[in-house]
Amino acid sequence: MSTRTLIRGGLVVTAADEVHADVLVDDGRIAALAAHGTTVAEGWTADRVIDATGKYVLPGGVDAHTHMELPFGGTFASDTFETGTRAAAWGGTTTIVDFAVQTRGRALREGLDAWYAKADGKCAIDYAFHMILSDVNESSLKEMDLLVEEGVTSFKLFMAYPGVFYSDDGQILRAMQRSASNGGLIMMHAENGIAIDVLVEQALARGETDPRYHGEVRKVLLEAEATHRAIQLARVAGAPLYVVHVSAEEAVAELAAARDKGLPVFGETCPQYLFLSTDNLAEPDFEGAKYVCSTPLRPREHQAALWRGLRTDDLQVVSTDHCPFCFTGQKDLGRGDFSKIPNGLPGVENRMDLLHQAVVDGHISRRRWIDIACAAPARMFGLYPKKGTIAPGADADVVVYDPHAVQTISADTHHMNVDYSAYEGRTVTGQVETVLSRGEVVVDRRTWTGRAGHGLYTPRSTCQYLN
Ligand code: DUC
Ligand code: ZN
Ligand code: ZN
Repeated sequence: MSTRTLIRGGLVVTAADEVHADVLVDDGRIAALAAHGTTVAEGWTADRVIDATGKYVLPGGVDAHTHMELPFGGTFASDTFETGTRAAAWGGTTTIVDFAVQTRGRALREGLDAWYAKADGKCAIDYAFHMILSDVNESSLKEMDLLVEEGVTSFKLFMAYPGVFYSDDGQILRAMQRSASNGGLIMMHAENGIAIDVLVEQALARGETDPRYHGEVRKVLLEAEATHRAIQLARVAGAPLYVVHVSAEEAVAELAAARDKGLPVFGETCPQYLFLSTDNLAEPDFEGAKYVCSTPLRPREHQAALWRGLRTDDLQVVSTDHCPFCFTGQKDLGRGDFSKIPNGLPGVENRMDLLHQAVVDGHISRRRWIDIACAAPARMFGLYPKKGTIAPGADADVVVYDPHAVQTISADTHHMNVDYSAYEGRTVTGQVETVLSRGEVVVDRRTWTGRAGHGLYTPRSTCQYLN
């Protein structure tokens, strides 16, 4: 028997509209919206009523870039699909798109099946996959077509990490040509990894081993150069391009120039680049290791360009690149050699709140918040309007958000399986109160009511900005 839930009295905010409306949820989907006070006249009945008076009613967040259990640098990202998706839900995110990984010399199929198995029956919220291509060859190129058919419609390539994930320009061009014909979207890690590895070696030889040197060798110019090169390769291939974790002003300028030419080029940034900086990487006593990720944190002057890019739509999406490693036992693999610090930051639980703080601070509007965190990632990766909005027929992934609650972010209270918070002690205004995933309440007035296995694998269509 289906459960009907009425979410009453709130301000419904989507990327397109803000309306004072009651929301009726039936059988896991949004059934209807009606002006406050009209639902009785409309004859709406419900098994459960959620009072959202004075609150926002938002589509659940879509985090299009997470790495649960990613093997990296001799260890594994510390959140499993179970802990990571639970933490996501606590933070108002109801869909993640994680990255399945192809092992070098092995088939895409094998990697994808391994990720299906890791996530199966574990997730608290819905999930989908991108595929990391670590070995572009005739056989993996053919497999790309099958994956697109199957609902894995985006492929991450790396211009960084030689010997691990790296693809050369010829491999990148071939993968882009393939995506131009099969409808897939290439996601690019744009950093010149060959040049970076030279600078890493030289820095270590000079005795520069602290975490802050991670930021110094991974130069802005090497992000900008790779971004430019990726755009030109995509133009040659006639393929669309999505650049992940953009951190440098000069890289945003490359994206803006491409978009001004009308090219199908898209960009993502992450909360860590908007709220943190090289000041964090320079924290003493190896604390800077907590902030080692790639692309790296930049001097704080870059933040203004990222916010501007989000306002002008030169950047479309904010994802987390959630890839947590504990400070004790994982990050400290790189004591005495910054290049051995596992790369990645936790953040899947913090994204919606940090971006709401950006609304409070005047960087973005309320509707833009929902666009970059919910609607645009859903459209970019073929999940809209099932995900990313509140409209009749959409999945009832809904967040009741208290815009006035004040909270202090801390590892003591977060739900991610990691022993530190990148935002420790930061006070933000706004907090998730209640979360529904396909109509099921998973967070009820800040009490956990979800369960591992509720979340379903969600195949995706192709990028919806292209047709
Ligand atoms: N960057 C990170 O910080 N972690 C995982 C992979 C990546 O590209
Ligand atoms: Zn990357
Ligand atoms: Zn990543």
